[in-house]
This record gives sequence, C-alpha cells and structure tokens, in this order.
Amino acid sequence: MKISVSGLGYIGLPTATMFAHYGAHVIGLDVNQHAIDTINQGKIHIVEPGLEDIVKDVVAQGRLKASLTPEPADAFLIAVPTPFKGDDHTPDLSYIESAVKTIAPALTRGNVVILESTSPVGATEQMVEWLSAARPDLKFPSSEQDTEFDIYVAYCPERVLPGQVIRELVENDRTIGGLTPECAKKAAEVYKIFVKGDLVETNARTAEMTKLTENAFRDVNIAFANELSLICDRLNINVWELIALANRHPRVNILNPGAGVGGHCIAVDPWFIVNKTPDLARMVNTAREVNDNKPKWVVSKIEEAVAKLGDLGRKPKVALLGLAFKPDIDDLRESPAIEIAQLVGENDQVELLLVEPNVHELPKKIQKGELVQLEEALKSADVVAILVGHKQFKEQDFGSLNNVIDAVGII
Ligand code: SAJ
Repeated sequence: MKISVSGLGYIGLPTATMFAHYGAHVIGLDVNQHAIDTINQGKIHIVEPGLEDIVKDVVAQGRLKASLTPEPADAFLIAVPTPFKGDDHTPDLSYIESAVKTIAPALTRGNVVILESTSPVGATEQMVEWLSAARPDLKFPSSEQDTEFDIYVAYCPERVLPGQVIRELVENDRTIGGLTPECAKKAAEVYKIFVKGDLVETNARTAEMTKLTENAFRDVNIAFANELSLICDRLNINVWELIALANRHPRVNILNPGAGVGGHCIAVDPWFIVNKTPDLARMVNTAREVNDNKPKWVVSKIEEAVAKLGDLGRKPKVALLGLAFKPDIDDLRESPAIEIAQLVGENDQVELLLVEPNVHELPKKIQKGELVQLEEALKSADVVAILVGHKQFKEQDFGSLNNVIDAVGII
C-alpha cells in the first residue's frame, strides 16, 4: 500500500514512520523545507525517544520519503495543527484547508482520505466541502447512508502520549470514524498495517467528539484537583494526603494538582467543545478557567512568601524549579511554569533564579531571570517554588529549606 501523510510533526512523522516500518511505501508532505531535508537525511527535527533510529532505517530502505509536492497514493492522511484564534477560542482550520488543497490534485477513485488532526465536530464534513470544490470530477460521500461515491473519507484521531509515541501508536485502541460505514471499514484496513490495538468503527462526528472528550475528561479531573488544592490551602489541609486518602475508595481516582495545565492538547481541545456549544459546555468551560487560573494563584503564593521575608537589605532571591510543561521533557511551549516565570519576573523587587535541567538556554519570551543549576539555586534562594515534578527534584532533599512552595507535591 502507498500512503501519503500530510504534516510531519509530533504525530504525522511517527505515524508515517510506523507505516513505512511495517512495510508500506510512504510519502510525507510538509511545508517546512528544513523538516523535509532533515527527514530525507534519515534524521528528525522533533524530540521523541526511539523515533530517529526507525526513521534512519526506513529512509535508507527507500520506504519513507519527505516532499513538498504530493504524489498518487492509496490512502491520504492529514495530521496538521489545529490551533485556535482569538479570545473566543475559535478553531483555526486553515492548516487542514491548505493540506486538503495540496493533496486534492493527486486523488484518484478508490482512495481513502483520513483526517487525524484534533478537530471540532463537523470538521470532516467541512473537509469534504473543500475536497469537492477542488475536485468536482470526483464524488464524495454526501450522507451516512450514501453508497455511491469515489473517495472514502474518515476521521481517525490519535491518542498517543508524547514520550511514548512509538509504543502507543502500535498498542493503543483507535476510534475509526467513517463518513459512512464503508468508509470506516476502508480506513480500518489502512491502520491494520501497524496497529495491534482494537480498531473500533463509528461515524466521523462521534470520532471527532471522542478525541475532544478524552482530553476534556482529563482537564476536568485536573481542574477538580486544582480546585481542591486551593480549598485545602485555605483550610490548612495537605491536599496530597487528602487525594491519596480519597483515592483509596475503589471508585474514586482524582488526578494531581499542579502549577497549571500545559501542552498543546489538554489545554486546547476542550475549547473546541466550548466554542461549539457555549451554552451547554459549562463544566468544560469552568475547568479550563480553573486550570488557566492556577499559575496566577501560584504566583500569589510566591509573592506572599516574599512579603513575609521582610526587609533583607537586598533584593530577595526567588528560585523557580522546572520550566517544562510536564515532568522529564524539554518542551517549554504552552507551559504554566513559563507563565509563572514571566509574572514573577515583572516584579523588579526580586531576583529570579530559574532551574530547568532539560534545557541549556532560556526561551526568548523570558525577559528576566538567570538559568542556574539546582544546587546553586537552593544554596542562595530565599524562596523556592517547585513547579514541575522532574526526577532531579524528586531525588533532592528539601528538608532544611524554610520557604518552599511545592506546586506539584513532590515533597
Ligand atoms: N497534569 C496535571 N495533573 C495531572 C496530570 C497532568 O496537572 O494529574 C498536567 C501536566 O503537568 C501537563 C498537562 O496536564 O501540564 C498535560 O499533560 P498530560 O501528560 O496529561 O498530557 P499531554 O498533553 O502530554 O497528552 C494528552 C494525552 N491525553 C490524555 O491523557 C487524555 C494524550 O494521550 C493525547 O494523545 C494528547 O494529549 C493529544 O495529542 O491530544
């Protein structure tokens, strides 16, 4: 089978690579020439454990090739970003639109087109409108009952965890949402190439909503934990002990409070539900607000601790431990810890020390603060805030320090 994958990022590149690894011929499309050149040299431009070795192998064997221009194939997958724009969190589908317009000329009868990008409900139907406009000579499914069409169309979301993508791509069950039942069957045949988990068929709208529901579920659960952390702080209860005790109930499983919710998925996808049905998605909306507010609350705790120091005759030193959006990764994008560093940095009366064992330099958006080693920060800081549960911090003994704000409960 020949497979075309549009978008060679955190999802598209591992997916293209696994198809090639399991015997398909894959053409990977991207608009980024640097990414294309890197992949065609058998290297990768993203961080994902285990991926580079397989890319090197499949490129050397001629089974994966990256390109700017499309070629005919049996299946066309689209895995491009779907951010949102503006304050009302309207989904931005322009990357999907442009990927669709790029592949449209290469389509022939019997092909299957699969959207993988996390998308609002209705995006697959919208994709078909763009495809039909670009290829009026081909017939696309017009309803779930339609049986007479040339191109099969499906929505098949991924659910892999960054850092474990190679294993989870193969092992996880997948939702296969066909625009018609026949489309779902056709798409399932494509994933059978490498997926060992169950391929569960449904319609496209349900599949779109499944993806959003999974991340919204986690967001709501984390928001509950974050709300508990505020309540417990006021009532002088250790929230970590509280959650550990509550979780001993056989039907209770509360996630962990933290410095906020970051990353490109959980903090984004629930907005697609809210934006579509604002009058109904009240809990999903509130969860987003609770989690987005948590970094500001952590900053207020840091400011309180600084105020309690009194006059030291010099600027107090605040050390922030961890800048990544979750433990043991180097990804600083959409990180609540970065927001905290920016907010604390706005205060001219404090000196800021930043510790992030997984990076060698600070991102440009951090205007103030010095990147230092953990030991140095702990030696000189007057107030320490632990923002990410990195393994280096878990191994540290914080016992003798007075002013520690532990946002992630590692102490
Ligand atoms: N977090 C907490 N408390 C917790 C768990 C996480 O505060 O108990 C925070 C993390 O620190 C981080 C954020 O949530 O800032 C998100 O981290 P994560 O590890 O929960 O998830 P992601 O964003 O790396 O990946 C998620 C996964 N979705 C689910 O677990 C439901 C992954 O399976 C999806 O494929 C991915 O989103 C995606 O692409 O949508």
